[in-house]
Amino acid sequence: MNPEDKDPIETSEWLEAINSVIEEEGIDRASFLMTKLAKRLNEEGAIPTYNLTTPFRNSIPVKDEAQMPGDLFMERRIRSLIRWNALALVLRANKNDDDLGGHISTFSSAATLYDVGFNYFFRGSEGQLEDLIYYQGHSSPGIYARSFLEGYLHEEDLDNFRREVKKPGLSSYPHPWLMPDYWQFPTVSMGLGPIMGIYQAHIMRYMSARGLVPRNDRKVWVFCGDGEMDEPESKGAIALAGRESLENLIFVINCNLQRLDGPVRGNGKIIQELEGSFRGAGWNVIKVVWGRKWDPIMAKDKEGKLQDIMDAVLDGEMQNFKAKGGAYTRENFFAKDPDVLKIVEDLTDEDIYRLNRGGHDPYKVYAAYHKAVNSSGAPTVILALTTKGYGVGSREADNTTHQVKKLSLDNIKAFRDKFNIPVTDEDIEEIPYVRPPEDSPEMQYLKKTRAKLGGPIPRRRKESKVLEMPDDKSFSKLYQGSEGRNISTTMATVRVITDLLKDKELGKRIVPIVPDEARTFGMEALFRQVGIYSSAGQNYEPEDADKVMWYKESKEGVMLEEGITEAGAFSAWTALATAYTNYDFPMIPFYLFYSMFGFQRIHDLAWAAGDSQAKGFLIGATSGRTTLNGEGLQHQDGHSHILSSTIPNCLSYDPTFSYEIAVIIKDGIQKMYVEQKNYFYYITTMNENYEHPPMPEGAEEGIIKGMYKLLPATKPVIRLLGSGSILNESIKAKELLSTYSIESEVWSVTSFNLLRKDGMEVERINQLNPTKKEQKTYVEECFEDNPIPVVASTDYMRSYAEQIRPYVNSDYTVLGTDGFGRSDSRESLREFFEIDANSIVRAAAYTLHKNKIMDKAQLKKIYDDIEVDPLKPNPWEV
Ligand SMILES: Cc1ncc(C[n+]2csc(CCOP(=O)(O)OP(=O)(O)O)c2C)c(N)n1
Ligand SMILES: [Mg+2]
Repeated sequence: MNPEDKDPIETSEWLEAINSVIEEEGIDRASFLMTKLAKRLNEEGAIPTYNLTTPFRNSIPVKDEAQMPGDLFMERRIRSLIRWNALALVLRANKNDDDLGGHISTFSSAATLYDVGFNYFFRGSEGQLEDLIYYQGHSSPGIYARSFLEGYLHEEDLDNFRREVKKPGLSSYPHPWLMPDYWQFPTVSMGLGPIMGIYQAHIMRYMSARGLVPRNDRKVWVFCGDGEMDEPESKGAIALAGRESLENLIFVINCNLQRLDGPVRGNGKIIQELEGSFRGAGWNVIKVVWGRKWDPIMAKDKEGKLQDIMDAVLDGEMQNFKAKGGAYTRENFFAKDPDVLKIVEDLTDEDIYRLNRGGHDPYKVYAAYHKAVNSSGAPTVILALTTKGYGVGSREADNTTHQVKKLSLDNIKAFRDKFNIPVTDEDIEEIPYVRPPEDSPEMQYLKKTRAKLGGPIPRRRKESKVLEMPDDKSFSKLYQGSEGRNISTTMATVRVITDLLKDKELGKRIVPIVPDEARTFGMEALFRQVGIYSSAGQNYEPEDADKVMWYKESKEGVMLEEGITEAGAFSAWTALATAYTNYDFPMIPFYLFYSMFGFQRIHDLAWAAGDSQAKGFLIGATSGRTTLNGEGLQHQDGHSHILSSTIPNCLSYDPTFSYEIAVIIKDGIQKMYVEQKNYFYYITTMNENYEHPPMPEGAEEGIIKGMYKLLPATKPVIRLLGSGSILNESIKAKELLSTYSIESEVWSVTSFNLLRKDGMEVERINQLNPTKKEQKTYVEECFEDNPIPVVASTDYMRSYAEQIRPYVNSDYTVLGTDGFGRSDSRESLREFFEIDANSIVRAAAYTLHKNKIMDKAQLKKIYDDIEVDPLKPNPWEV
């Protein structure tokens, strides 16, 4: 008896009453009555009145299950071969001493979840846009094994699992960078698949709402682990999916109850916990707990006693039931209630062990997928109970099974026997791949199922449509400078974006994205001009309806105002930045964000965008440790260029003038969308207002390469390099120095990162070709006519400008903003970090003296004039 039930007779009367409503008037009426009752209870203060979770059982009653139409036995044979080949490829990769690793237990728990998808649901790319599938990273061996059986990968490929250096092999995990015609999405960093998948589904709706791609029943499938759901990114955006009614999104969570070290929720129930979270976020939740062998047993549980045990059983115990077998389960599960024990009295221990979990039963999985793809109005999550290491003998459900990559011969034989793999005892030590002949019924069946769904997957479109360059007017306006007005580079950038949005051909592809900072960046005019995308449109009158720049939400809105979620906004950017491959429709997204909350906040997503070969623009606005002045330590960025430089295909720039921005964006569009290079751009912009000069003649090439001479001198003795707003300090320093008759050149360095890349490249070519004519780095080319000392100053840590030291063949001094930022005026901050004009003069005088170009007397005079304090505290220590 349930100890909480004080009056079982009364309870059964209530249950009878609701049963008769269900039978006579249907489930909707019964639900209505329950809602009314819950409301009544709520008036009395009961919280919660209606559980977010349902009992621990399958969500779809047996009578409502859609029937799987195919040949169960044939599919099982094929699936067994996939399982075997997945196992073989990992074991073979680990037969030598290279210790390449790989995972067996993840896919073995997920095989049926994938197989049913491949056989009945996942759409291929022939003649249609394929489904977008985020595979669980560690299940890659199983996906390769299927491609092998389908004939798209060969034994040699499988034997090159995790070997990608010398010959094309199979990447450890899904990496589009390494297998660009195969994997669509990088997923192996836990949590990125779920958040990227949600925003992918959101962007799919955005694209169709704007009429760029047709709205149809294309799906986004996200496969992830139950342990992975602990990542903040995994659950962090589920409310968006619910709010936006993303019915095109299906999550399949492989609940094998284990993560790497042990149980996910030993003391709880992860499926129930996730059910509550997702239902609360507005998702359809389909639990696939028990396989069909349980159905007759459940049917005998008239009094709900078995259900009570199931509801109470802990995941830690559930793991034991699979690890320790049928007798153990009888004693420790069914025997919790003598009546329940009776229900299974006719079953042998082996029968009990074989009571299958829902995620291993193709019928149950089919019914769940069928319901998911046919439901509307909300995203669906399928919570499938599985066993980690399913079928791997004594390693099944053991706490260390995640890292199994070698198996004992006994376990390999157990696996072979369980899945009826035609490999003899003589051959088994070789762990041979098994692929039936092309004309075998298995191969024919496999080919037919995929042909019906539109061909093989995974597949990634490598080629992209070539775009035409936009009207040059969008850029050339900025070549004239600001004509006496003080403006910021952020304003200049917004101007380019606004102009590009109006371009006849390209305009529709331009997408401004912000995480709630449009007003900070002066972009509010875009609210009304192009509208903010909302799938609901605007069902209220905005507060500022009478203003010119009112807050306009619209179903066809162009701008993405994603709210305060850098991870979300970045994921939306990534989806658009890969639309060229995933939608066969190149988009040009501009994501504008506080530069401090860019890479530092979401670097792993940016790394994944690199892997995905994203194309688009990232604008790190309000950048610079001393340029964003009033916000203080957490806001003032002096290192985003260091962070961006770690991503191999990210090209970054720190421009000063509007014409530089115009040239960089124009070149970016040319390189990414016309020349089809797989780059993306990071450009920092500032909120400091100053006058912008017209573009010096012939500056374009240098702007793109990373530096050009801005202010020449007749007989320079020193070169001043500057970037971002600190270039203006170099210009001031030049004037100051000239008062001492010291002539200097000023160079605008748009990208120390690109100068370093060029340097590395040239250095390497020379080293590889010692007998050929030595090539010069771009920095050497620029400075070779006159090797005078150089002083570089930026609003970034010294290591940013340090990068070109090997290519500067003269004395090189670097100033920068090492240390924590703080709030004060720009002037004080620049003095504090020693990057103001006076500090540049100090560095210049010192290096000139050291190089015997300036005598001690002049050095002393300059130091006195600019009041150098030898005891000034070190900025990175205070
Ligand atoms: C961000 C991140 N942290 C840690 C890891 C290392 N890691 C790989 S798999 C794994 C456990 C995964 O457990 P689960 O999500 O339950 O997947 P399962 O293998 O059980 O299906 C961990 C911690 C990772 N890949 N990414
Ligand atoms: Mg798990």
